Formats: sequence, C-alpha cells, structure tokens
Amino acid sequence: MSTVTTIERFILDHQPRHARGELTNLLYDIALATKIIAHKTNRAGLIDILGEAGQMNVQGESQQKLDLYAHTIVRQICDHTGRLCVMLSEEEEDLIPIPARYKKGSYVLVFDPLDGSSNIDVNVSIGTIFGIYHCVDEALRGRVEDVLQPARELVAAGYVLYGASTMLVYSTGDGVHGFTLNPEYGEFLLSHLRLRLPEPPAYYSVNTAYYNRWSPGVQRYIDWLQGKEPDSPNVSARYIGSLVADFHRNLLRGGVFCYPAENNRRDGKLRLIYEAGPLAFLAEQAGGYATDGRQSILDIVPTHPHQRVAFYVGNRSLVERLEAFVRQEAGTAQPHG
Ligand code: FDP
Repeated sequence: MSTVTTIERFILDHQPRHARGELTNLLYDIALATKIIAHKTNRAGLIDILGEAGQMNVQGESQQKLDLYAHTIVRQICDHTGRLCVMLSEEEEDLIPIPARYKKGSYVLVFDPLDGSSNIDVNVSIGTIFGIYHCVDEALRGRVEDVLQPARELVAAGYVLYGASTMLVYSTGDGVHGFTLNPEYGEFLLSHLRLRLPEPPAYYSVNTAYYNRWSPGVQRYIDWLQGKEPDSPNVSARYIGSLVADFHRNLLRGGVFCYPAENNRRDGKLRLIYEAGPLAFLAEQAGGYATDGRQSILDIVPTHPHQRVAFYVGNRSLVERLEAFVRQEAGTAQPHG
C-alpha cells in the first residue's frame, strides 16, 4: 500500500526549523473549520426539506445562510487560539478584533468564507479563500495596517473547494500542495504535491456577457484568446462563475481566469485582499502570474479592506499578453515577440 500523508503530518514536516508551531497550528485550525463547512455544504439541498433560512429546523437549530455560517465557523475556531491579532472577512464590514480576554497572536487572517455565493443554491462548486500575514507590529493588537499589506507579504495562502470532493490547496511559499478530504476518515490527505500550471494551457475563463463593458484593449485580448488572431493560443472556454472552482480547474489544466474592469465598474468586481491576493500568491508559487492589467497583483498596496480589483490570473504567457494589449491601448506598446 502506498504511504498516506495527512495534512497535519505534511504541515509539520514542512515547517521551517525555527518555527514555533503557531503557523502550523493556524493552518490546521483552518483545515478543521473548512471540514465543518464542507459537511454543511454537502447538506445544502436539505435545507428546503429540513427548514427554511431564518426558521428552526427539525433539530430545533436556527437555519443560517451558508456564507454567514461559514464566516461564523472560521471566526469561532480562530478567535481564541492565541495565534491571530486580527481577522478580515468578506462577510463583515469591520475588522474582526481578537477579544481582549484572549491572548493575541502574531498572525493576520484574511478570508472569503464562501465564495461563489450565486452558486450555493444551485449545487455548483463553491469555495473558501484565505491568506495569512504577519502582523505589522507584534506589540500591538490588530489594526487596519495589518490587513492593508500587499499580497507579496503573504506568509501563506490557500483555498478549499467544495466540489465533487472537497480539496484544500495551500502554499507557505514552498510550492503549492493539494489535499483531498477523505470523508470516511474526516482527514485531508495529500493528493497533489508541488502543483505547477501545465504548458500549454488548456482554457480561458471569463464572463463574455460583459464584453461591451470592457476597454478596447481588453476586448482585443479576449478576441485573441478566442482564436481571432493569427498568433492566438489554442485554448478552449470554461466559466463556472465560481472563482475558486475556475481557478482550481485552470491550475490543474493550465489557463487564464479574467475578471476585467468594466466601464461602469472601474475597479472590477473581485476583492483584492481576500480573493485576488491569495490566488495570485498561489499562481506565482505554481509558476504563473496575476495582474490587474498594469502591475502584479502581489505588488498592489491596498488602501481599503474591501477594495476591488481587475483580476487576470494563470499561466504567465497568457497573463503577460493581457498586459501587452493594455499597454498597446495606452499607446505605450513595447514591440511584442
Ligand atoms: P459570486 O458573485 O457568485 O459570489 O466573488 C464573487 C464571484 O461570485 C466569484 O466567485 C465569481 O468568479 C464571480 O463573482 C462571478 O461573477 P459574474 O457572475 O459577474 O460572472
């Protein structure tokens, strides 16, 4: 029988020699929280049978929207362990402080508890995205400065995909590794060691319904992806509309995911700190690249916790080509090979 590696074993084996175990335990807390979320999302369709949102179900529990439920689980599992100084969630406008009665830790957790909310009710894959930073000043309790760090400063990032099976994919800056939840043991088991974006890429993913809202440079880039230019790549289209699922498929098969800025939504739709940043970090660790069209997502210094950003991520060859089209549009085009 081949060796089975649990996520706990793997995280422990890969922590740096000087590690105090705080990050290792934080990653394990996140894995635990997402196992609970996975269990709940697997029962999502039963809500109609067992009780409506806002009502009591047959066990006498009050039903909650799944994204709020996921938020509460992560928050409750992580707020009292002494590993964090502050959290930021897509589901909460304000920063989430660590209550004064608990010890403060040296890490910052940013997360989107359940991304792809329009897919929750239709049984399509959804996911949790997370990023971990060092707090800026260990002597202080969490402040907004702690979450306004560029993604290049991430200590770790990852996501959990609730799909046909549940997968946790993460990186601490030493490659990207994937774990599949074995529902019988309730354990994440190593299934994908050192993921790299394959070449040549297979897919492009974008919501082409918004074509008329994009700038001419972005339109030309999508035309290029669609095979309308002599040097177009040979890629097929796939768009789920669930960021984690689209990113995951492209990570395994190669490709580019695009959510451009629109003429009525200048900053795009996706969130910089807990969506684009962590996925950009993973993409670079897998040999890829992410941009807003002008600069690496990893270099953008956020000015607001819930800031939005245009987002292109995937194989470097495809993503850099978008930047070339944008430069061309701005009239500062470099000759492209
Ligand atoms: P959703 O609106 O369903 O929550 O993060 C938001 C997100 O999903 C991403 O998961 C997804 O990639 C994108 O928005 C889909 O947006 P469109 O429906 O506009 O294509």
